[in-house]
Amino acid sequence: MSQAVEHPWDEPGFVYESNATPAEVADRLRTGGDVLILTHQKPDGDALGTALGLHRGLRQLGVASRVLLSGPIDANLLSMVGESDLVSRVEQVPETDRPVPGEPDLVAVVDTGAWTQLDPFTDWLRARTERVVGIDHHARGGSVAGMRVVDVRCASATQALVPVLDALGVDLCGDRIAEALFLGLATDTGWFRFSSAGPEVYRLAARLMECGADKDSIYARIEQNATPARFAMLARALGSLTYADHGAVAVMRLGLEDFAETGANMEELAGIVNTPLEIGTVRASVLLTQAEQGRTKMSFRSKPGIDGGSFVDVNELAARFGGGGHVHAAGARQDVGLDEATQRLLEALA
Ligand SMILES: [Mn+2]
Repeated sequence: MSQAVEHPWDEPGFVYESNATPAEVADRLRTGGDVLILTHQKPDGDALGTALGLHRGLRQLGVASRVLLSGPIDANLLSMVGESDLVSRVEQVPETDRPVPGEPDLVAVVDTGAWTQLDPFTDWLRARTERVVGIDHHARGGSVAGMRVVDVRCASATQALVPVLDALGVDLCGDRIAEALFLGLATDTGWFRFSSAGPEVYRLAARLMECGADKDSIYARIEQNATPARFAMLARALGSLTYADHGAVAVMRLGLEDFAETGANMEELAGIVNTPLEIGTVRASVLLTQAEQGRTKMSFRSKPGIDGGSFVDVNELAARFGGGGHVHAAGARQDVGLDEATQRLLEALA
């Protein structure tokens, strides 16, 4: 498949890369005054870990900061937020052009640089880009942060944050900073399994563990703390599994009755779409979810090509349904029911 599809956050002529050193970002943060820390909506372990790691590091230095999260977040992740952490949440997009209480002196945007991932703060941020610093490890992003460190060699944003914290002189062994950084490093590398987990990742993991990050405890809290409702949905999803494109694409479906009978919510389904990728012949997986009448969510995942071979570009597939994302992970929505959405998917795959 071609990779010519434009990402919705592409800005013509803009190059998303570092325009400052970690030391320069550190200097800005040190003298930042009141720092507001934002990350992408629906924060994952790396987003939360980076926000908490920066927040706790600044607190150690006596620099005021607070974290503001947007959209749903996994309850297990939220349990990583400590009582002394200043973390608040915006769950629904507010009907206001003032999504941020107060007026911070400096804004730090971590684990993303994409305008489209920063709702409901996008318009508010557009008026303040010169007062925004970015710390990220993604290859694509926009002009959100006037000053930014973007290190795509890093497996997690928490890894990209470490040189900034080191430049600040933060003691990673204090204030549960290592735990927050480990959370992002572990979850963004699939607990050190993904190809992004090279020697530097293991070196950093060792440093963080020596600083008190309790791997077993974090693993149990994040990965072994699912609800029975999630497993009921996993069973139903696997029970619905069919194959398209001669077995290369796995398709699973979850409908209104599945939600009603299990009591599960959307947040409890995270990662279920990945499960069929464990099948040798499957190259891409699609999960169709109808949680409300007349609206179906499509989640796409694909495997990297083996030995540099070809792979399914699910970003392109999602774009055919008005969605997007990355080549190996993307999503879309259709304002139709589950059966109609399935029909459209099978036609697109044919
Ligand atoms: Mn990340």
